[in-house]
Amino acid sequence: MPNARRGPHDLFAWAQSQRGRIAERGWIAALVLGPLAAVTWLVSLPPAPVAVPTAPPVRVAVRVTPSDATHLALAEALALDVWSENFGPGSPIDLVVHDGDLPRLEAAGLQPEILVPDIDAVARDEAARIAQAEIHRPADWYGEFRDFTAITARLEDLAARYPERVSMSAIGGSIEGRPLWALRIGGTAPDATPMLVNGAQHAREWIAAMVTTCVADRLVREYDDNPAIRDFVDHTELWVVPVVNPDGYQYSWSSDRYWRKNRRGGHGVDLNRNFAVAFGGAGSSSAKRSEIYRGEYAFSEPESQAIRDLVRRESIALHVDFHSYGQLVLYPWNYTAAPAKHRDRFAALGDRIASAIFAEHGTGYTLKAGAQLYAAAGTLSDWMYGEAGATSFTIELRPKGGSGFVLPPEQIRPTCDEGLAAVLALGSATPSD
Ligand code: 0X9
Ligand code: ZN
Repeated sequence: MPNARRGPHDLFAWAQSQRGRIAERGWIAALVLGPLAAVTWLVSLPPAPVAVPTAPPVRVAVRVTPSDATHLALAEALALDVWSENFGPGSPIDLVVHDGDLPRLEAAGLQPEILVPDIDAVARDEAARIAQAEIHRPADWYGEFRDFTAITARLEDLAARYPERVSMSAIGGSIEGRPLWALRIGGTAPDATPMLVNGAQHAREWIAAMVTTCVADRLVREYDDNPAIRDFVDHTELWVVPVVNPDGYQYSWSSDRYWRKNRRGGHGVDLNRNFAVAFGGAGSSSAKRSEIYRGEYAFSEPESQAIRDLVRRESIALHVDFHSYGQLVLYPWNYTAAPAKHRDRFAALGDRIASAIFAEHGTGYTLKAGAQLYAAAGTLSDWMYGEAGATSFTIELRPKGGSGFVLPPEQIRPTCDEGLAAVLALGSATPSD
């Protein structure tokens, strides 16, 4: 156990002993000197010890493998947040807990493996590194993570430089009035397939915003030199929405690195529970403070409405929703363990996607139906498939576990290679595949 963990407990013990000594003094004075003296004592008493320094508890990310429902219930009760895709007895889950609760997990036999000893320290280190990068600008734009303003500028620059290949428009606006930017790329062939690629429904999944921006960037810039890209761009009418949740994204930069939802009412709505297929079902919550709060009704949020309207208007047929983390290629259904009607096609295409990803850097992405991991009702991907009739995948990018949502910036480029490979592989699918 790291030494740093002892700090808060020592301080707490010290504060308790101080309170005890003050109380003792009061009783002796009252008994020995009588009521008058006691009143005098009370008046002369120094102010209550309000300024006792107590450090906040440390938040730790751990991986545990609950073997039964009792273990799972304990893990759930102690979890401040659930980070991982898995959630069920027998499979490993990543949780955030207070350091003071680690002994309870240990005593119950859950053997917590520490993934991140102090998630807030990691976020502070990341912020300090990014502040440095602002000063000594890295030569490569993808050498560091970028906020919504910087991503917007990058998209504008791309659209201005290559007007024959890409156009930029807002497909809607967020609750706080930020534009939901979309790039429309290529699609010159009359039979071009309409495809949507989006990222950052979840604010803290920064790599998804970087990868979607990077995929758009590379498709446009490498068009002349790369035949596979040229073929894809000519035969696909591609819509890229890098940041579906700009308010949450910006909030994760300014205030809370681990913020997930949009900013509705300060509590937020999980956009990936706000879509109309199986809205309200398992793996979504009606509690506003829950990380999987689904909202008042399907499409209650302007961000999910904007995606819905784009998909309908453009008759989107192919779709990738980028998230992090876990290195997974997921296909519908997400809300039910029942197999999708097109399960075999999804599995075959998903296999091609995972192979194309692996061919880039030898990184393994696991293929599954979403609900094989846990049920999630009201997802974008289920709506794309169930209502819009699209072939839709959710891809959980790097890492596999470890650092969670805070990824070293050196991993942006290779993760972009993997995202691009996935998009090209899906684009090469024919209706008979
Ligand atoms: O829970 C989600 O919305 C997605 N995972 S994330 O960790 N990025 O939040 C995945 C949804 C689909 N997956 C499952 N049905 N398990
Ligand atoms: Zn996500």
